[in-house]
Amino acid sequence: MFAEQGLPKKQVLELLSKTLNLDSTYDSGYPVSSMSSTPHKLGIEIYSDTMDRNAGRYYTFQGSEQIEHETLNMIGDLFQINHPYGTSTSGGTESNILAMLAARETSSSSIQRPTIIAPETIHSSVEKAAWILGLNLFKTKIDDQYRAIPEEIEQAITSDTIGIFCTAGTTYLGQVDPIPEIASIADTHQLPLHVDAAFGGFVLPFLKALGYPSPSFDFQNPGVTSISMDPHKMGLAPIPASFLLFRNQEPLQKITMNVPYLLGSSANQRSLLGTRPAGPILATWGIMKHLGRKGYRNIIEICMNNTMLAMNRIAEHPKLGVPIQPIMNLLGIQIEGKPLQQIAGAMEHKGWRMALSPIPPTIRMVVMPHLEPDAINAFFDQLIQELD
Ligand code: 0PR
Repeated sequence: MFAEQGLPKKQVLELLSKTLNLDSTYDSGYPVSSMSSTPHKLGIEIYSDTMDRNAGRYYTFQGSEQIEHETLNMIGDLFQINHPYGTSTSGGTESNILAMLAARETSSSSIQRPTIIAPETIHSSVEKAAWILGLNLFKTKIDDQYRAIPEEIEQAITSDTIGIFCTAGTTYLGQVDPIPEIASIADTHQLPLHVDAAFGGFVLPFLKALGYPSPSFDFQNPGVTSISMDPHKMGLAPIPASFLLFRNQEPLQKITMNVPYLLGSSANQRSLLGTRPAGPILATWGIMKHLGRKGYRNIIEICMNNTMLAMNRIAEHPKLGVPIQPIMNLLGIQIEGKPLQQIAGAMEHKGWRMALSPIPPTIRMVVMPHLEPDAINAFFDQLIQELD
């Protein structure tokens, strides 16, 4: 009911806070599968101060446009490209939809049944993209490490193929597909290759200096056409912040819609959304400037140490296991003897919030900065109780 008479501010805030008690907050440590975390303080400050800025109207907000451009270039630098083309978006889903739109728009219009090829482990938003864009999605088999098999992808290519999608940091296990091999196939067949680095984009570039293996995934591979990455995941930016980067200008032009009644750069609409917040983009810029590579590396080092703590807890218990050694701060927990749904249900009653990955069946643990050692230990203590 929308009442005639308004309530005092205090009462409204009390009502709100009562209902929001149902939310699981990051500082409780309960959301163990979330890919977002409490944003960096500076990001919160910048977003709060710039809530009125509209990234869909850059003719009015020209400073915001400049900051978006600088952010795109910083991310390009991280992904080893000097002059990236691209746009900010609302998240990994929108970035994948736009990357697929670019594949469709740069392909020949005479193709009968335009098809995207992707390994089985591709994120559900790629299926959503194919659905929305009226394209066919052909999924290929994966290897025993849950990575795409390049030969399977090559064999799946037909005259209907318009692009290949793969992942650097899969949703289920944080695995990285063999991008150099797939990029070389894409190059040979003159097909666009999109790398979904929504999660891995802010992790992989920092792993090598920390002494972890860091599989190649970026524009150093000539066959990589586009990469998406989400600052609102490991970039610690407020939601919604994602970027889609292209190596060349053409695909970006192909997804740009001209809206002549709007002036200046407002007339070039590149994202799916019209009016959208510039605040998270400005916050991303601020956090990247403030932390520098060193700051992110330190955060990832802590997350990786905490991932190893989780691995130790798993190794200690005979009914727990992992399908692969974690590549990044994301792991799948296998459980012997009890259905995962039953365990997740019981833990949910105690406050924990988690996701169950299907390939292979695991509880997904994303060791975001809010998953500190106390929360990890409390989670495993509870999990072990549920096993008996
Ligand atoms: N790509 C990868 C590899 C992802 O893990 C995610 C997020 C996305 C793209 C989509 O990102 P946005 O949520 O920013 O659009 N994966 C999360 C997950 O699967 C969140 C999620 C879940 C997003 C379901 C969309 C969805 O339909 O848990």
